Amino acid sequence: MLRSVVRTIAAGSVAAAIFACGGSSDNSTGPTPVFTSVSVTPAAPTVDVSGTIAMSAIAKDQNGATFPGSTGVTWSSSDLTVATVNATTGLVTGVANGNSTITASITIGSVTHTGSQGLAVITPSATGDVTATTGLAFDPSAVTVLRDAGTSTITWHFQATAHTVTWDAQPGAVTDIAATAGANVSRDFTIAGVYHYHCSIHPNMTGTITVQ
Ligand SMILES: [Cu+2]
Repeated sequence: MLRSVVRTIAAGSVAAAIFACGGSSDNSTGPTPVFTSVSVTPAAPTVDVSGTIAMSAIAKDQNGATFPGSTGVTWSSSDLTVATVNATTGLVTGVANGNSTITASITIGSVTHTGSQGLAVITPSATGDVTATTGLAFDPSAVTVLRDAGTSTITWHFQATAHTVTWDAQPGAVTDIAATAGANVSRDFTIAGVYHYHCSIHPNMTGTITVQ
């Protein structure tokens, strides 16, 4: 008898809670979405000196879904000597080599949240280096080079574990590097574009070369 009374009270509390959430009679929709965070993309962006990259920001609720009602984003850069950003469009311009935090602020009603990404500004050189490590990685996994007199050169430094450089997609005709350990091997790039490769021995080892 006592148990039955408790159940009745509990059911009443649930009904009251649903009503408080906006009076919806549909109890399958869960809690009312609340503006919780700001998501900024792309992640870990890089931009060349004098180059630009478009950033975007979206208001999110507590479940990671887009929260409606944003009327605009206010952008800022933590180091204006490294990168500037258009305060309303999110277009970032590289100023000098270094790192800056790009922050987006969104206000909906009386609530403001911010999100950010760490931006790297680089000056590509004509040559680049990649270490193929004993830890089974190409480090760095992404390299950007700027052709000088039509050519860029990347040198892979193979540590003690054998790896290959096997092209997946490339705009040029650069030949693969067969399994190599304890040596350095270079390849020239004469055609601009993004070159994707992996190690055929360790397929999780991947890298990209961007040739400008
Ligand atoms: Cu490998």
